[in-house]
Amino acid sequence: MSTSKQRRPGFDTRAIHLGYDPYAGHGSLNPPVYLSSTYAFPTVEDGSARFAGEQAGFVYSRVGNPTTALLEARVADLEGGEAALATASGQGATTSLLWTLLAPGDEIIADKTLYGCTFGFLNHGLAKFGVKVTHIDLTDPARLDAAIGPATRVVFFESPANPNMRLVEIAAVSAIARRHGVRTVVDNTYCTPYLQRPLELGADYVLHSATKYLGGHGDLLAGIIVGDKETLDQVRFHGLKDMTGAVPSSQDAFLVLRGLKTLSLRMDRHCANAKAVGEFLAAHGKVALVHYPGLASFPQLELARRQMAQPGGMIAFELKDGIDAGRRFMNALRLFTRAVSLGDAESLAQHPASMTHAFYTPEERVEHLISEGLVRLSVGLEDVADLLDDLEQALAAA
Ligand code: 4LM
Repeated sequence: MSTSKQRRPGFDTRAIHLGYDPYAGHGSLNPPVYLSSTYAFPTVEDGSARFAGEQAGFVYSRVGNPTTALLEARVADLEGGEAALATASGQGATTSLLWTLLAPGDEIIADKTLYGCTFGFLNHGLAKFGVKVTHIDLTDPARLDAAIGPATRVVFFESPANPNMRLVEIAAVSAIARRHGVRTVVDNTYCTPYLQRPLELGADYVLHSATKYLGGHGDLLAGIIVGDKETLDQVRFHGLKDMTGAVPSSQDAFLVLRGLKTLSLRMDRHCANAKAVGEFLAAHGKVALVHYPGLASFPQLELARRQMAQPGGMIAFELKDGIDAGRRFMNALRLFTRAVSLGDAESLAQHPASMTHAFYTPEERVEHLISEGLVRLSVGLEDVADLLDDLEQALAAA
């Protein structure tokens, strides 16, 4: 990738070109998909040297694949990190990283609200193996200072949090953690590096479910972790290779690379559509409250403006008549698809308490600020007038 002027190419140029020369090899415009589990060693000595990390070159696709390596290089660059490691899913990213960073006797401090399976992994996975899991409300960063103890190793959060859209101030939390020698992990799935770059704000690691906006088309599962090379090598050669085996296929890595080419265009449209949907819902008589970082009523609007380039494509809201009305609303939708996941071209609607966050007990949902009445929308790329028409008729039926 070269541009005529001596300045760093822009976000989109890097998302489309970084790390691949179409004039090399056969002149293929797109990078090849390397469908190989294993790699030939010219000699036994070369193979041994590659295993020992003394010679560059691929060994086995559980450790690295050229297509996946290109995806890692691009996302590392877009997030402003030194290195990246692609995984088979967002869950694979979370588990591979945390199994590597934590040992029995260590403590992880996590925000109150997390994606249901992340909550499950922490409290029913890590906790089972002797890691202490502490949840605190990180929307007030000052709480962290008092909560960090001698065993604390990692602070983990999402911002915005899935599903209730609470924001955590990345710079403030990361600075406190750093002062105590504790590492900060941010799940940046909801934002993508186009809207928010946690490493630039002081976080140590960023991870994504690439299944969502990075892939963008609901046709793959993948994840990715970004951070310093030394730690990510440990995650690659231990957390991923030996512990989780959560390795992405090269075909899925290719599809994420394809998704990245249109990431900014899609995010701009997701944000514009979501803003219109948020404003429509906030003005509707049957709606009790709307959680969207682009609304004047959003309690953390100032932080949203400071931390996120745009408010994103996710919305959570509650109807005045509660979840029974919410169910009638969701069942009446014609254009929004009733489905979990997010970040696809198609607009999606789901009920967190009985779907993505059903892993929490009802008592835990109260404790973790996940209301039973919440309806979650992933606002897609359709014509916004059609989305508003659909919401209007579904609210009428609610
Ligand atoms: C969902 N989410 O919310 P994989 N981090 C965040 C997520 O939202 C998810 C993952 C990690 C949903 C899936 C059904 C913030 C997933 C896990 O699904 O393992 O790629 O990502 O609807």
